[in-house]
Amino acid sequence: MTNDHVTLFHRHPRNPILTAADWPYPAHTVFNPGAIRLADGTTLLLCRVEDRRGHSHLSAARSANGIDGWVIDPTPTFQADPTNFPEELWGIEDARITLLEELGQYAIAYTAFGKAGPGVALALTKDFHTFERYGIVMQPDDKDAALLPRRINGLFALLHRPIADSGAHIWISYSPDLRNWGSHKLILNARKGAWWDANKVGLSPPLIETPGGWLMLYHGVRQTAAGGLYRVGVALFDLQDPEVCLLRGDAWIFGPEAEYERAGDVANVVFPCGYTICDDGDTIHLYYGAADTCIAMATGSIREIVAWLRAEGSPPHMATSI
Ligand code: BMA
Repeated sequence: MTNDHVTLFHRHPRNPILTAADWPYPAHTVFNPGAIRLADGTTLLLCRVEDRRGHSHLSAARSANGIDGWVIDPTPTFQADPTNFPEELWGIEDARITLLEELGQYAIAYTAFGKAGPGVALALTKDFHTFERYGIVMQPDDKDAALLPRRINGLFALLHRPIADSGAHIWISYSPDLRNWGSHKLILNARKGAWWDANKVGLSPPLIETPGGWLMLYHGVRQTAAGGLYRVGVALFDLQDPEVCLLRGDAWIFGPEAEYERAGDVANVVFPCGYTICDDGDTIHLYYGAADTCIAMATGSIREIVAWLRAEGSPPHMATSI
């Protein structure tokens, strides 16, 4: 008998590609980067940098090939501003970046961590040097948010993960102006019992637009006696109506295996917050935090992931129940 599960993401041999040792100023750990390919092809990672207070800020690292030769901002790129935004008292974390062509700006959805708990905040930027804060858009406890790149039925759409009594599930909400949000709807739930994603699910990077639907990579958490296991699964949503989940994979497709994912500040965590897509329109570079300690990259094929989902996934009513 062979243990022949399909490998959809291939770790880069030079992983981890960025660690705190690469940082131009004191940092404890660097992880969970948002990612985007700029107009000139440069890969920009907006990395979560945790200092020795335990507070995080975001810093940009740029590279021509997205693998090495990183140029890291010499000082923090985007820091908490607790005087004006008290919800950022304990730092800002886990950026997800979306290019909003309509506004000609990048939208950054990030976790603002303050006394009320983690909430979803939004900022817009043209250049990753100056930022316009929109403040908190989803009240605590809520995180793992990203915007869709274009309006759906005339409205901006935000995926996010509130925690409620019913559990930690993925929701979608809509807004005419990025400030006022409503029409909230649960779109992907944590499964129960023995499932790998039984205890929490949350969006990982922003959705990927494919001809067959919005491809979602999400993290699922299973609580064990040794702590949480963070793995990545996949689901597909209707292009016109992203509330409709078409398919959901039963098995996870990427989980902690390498030593740098198995050991660190928080063991057994792979946590992607961003990707870039290469010129072929298919090859994806998935950037992820490993064990809440360093940054790694894995390469996959969007077509292969969708094909796997079509072969192995189930319509959600069969696989899930709240
Ligand atoms: C989640 C987030 C991530 C973190 C992960 C594992 O809840 O806070 O930032 O990587 O836990 O600790």
